[in-house]
Amino acid sequence: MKHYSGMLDRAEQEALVSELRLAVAKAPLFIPLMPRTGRPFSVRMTNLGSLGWVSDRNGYRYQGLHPDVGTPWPPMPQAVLDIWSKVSGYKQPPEACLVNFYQGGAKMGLHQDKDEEDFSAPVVSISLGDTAVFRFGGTERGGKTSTLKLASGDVLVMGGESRLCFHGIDRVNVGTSTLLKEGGRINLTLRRVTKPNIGNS
Ligand code: MD3
Ligand code: FE
Repeated sequence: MKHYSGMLDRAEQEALVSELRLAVAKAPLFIPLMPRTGRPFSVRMTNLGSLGWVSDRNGYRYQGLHPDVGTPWPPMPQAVLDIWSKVSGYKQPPEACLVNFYQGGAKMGLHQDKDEEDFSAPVVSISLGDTAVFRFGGTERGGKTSTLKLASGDVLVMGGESRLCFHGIDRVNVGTSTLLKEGGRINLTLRRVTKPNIGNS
């Protein structure tokens, strides 16, 4: 795991938020539901790129179309692709950029990211807006955990051993950033999804 504190300056953060506002106008935030129970997540989501992560009563999966509007996900901003190139150490570009929007007490329980076919690629996360308390542990549920604050402009790279660690967001500290006029936090999570094509790199 690598934490790049303050990788994006204020102007870069503002430019990225402007691009995200345009994308969300085309691919609206949706409220994912837990598989089986149908319980709603407290985080709202959308996606950018060729594949997007969705969750509903039928399960978790990646798909090419927005679940509500039925159109392809908007493209990833170039700034996002540039961050992946700088920090991922992976030759191919990300296929999915999950946009998580935290507002009004939203949090995310401890989980592993296991819905991808390719675990050799890292997951890259970009934080914007209010500071979050990120919790992470080992690869077994119930082990020891630690916390790390993720502030606006921070980039986190989860590769190697850390790729399959349990992690979540305990809380978002309201009023810790002026980036988003209405407050809250945006997290962008960049991922490779499909099987690596061995020998083609
Ligand atoms: C550690 N998102 O979308 S980002 C998720 O802030 C997710 O919205 C959180 O967990 C958020 O799945 C945490 C940091 C992060 C992202 C992916 C990881 C940490 C990770 C994948 C593996 C291990
Ligand atoms: Fe996750």
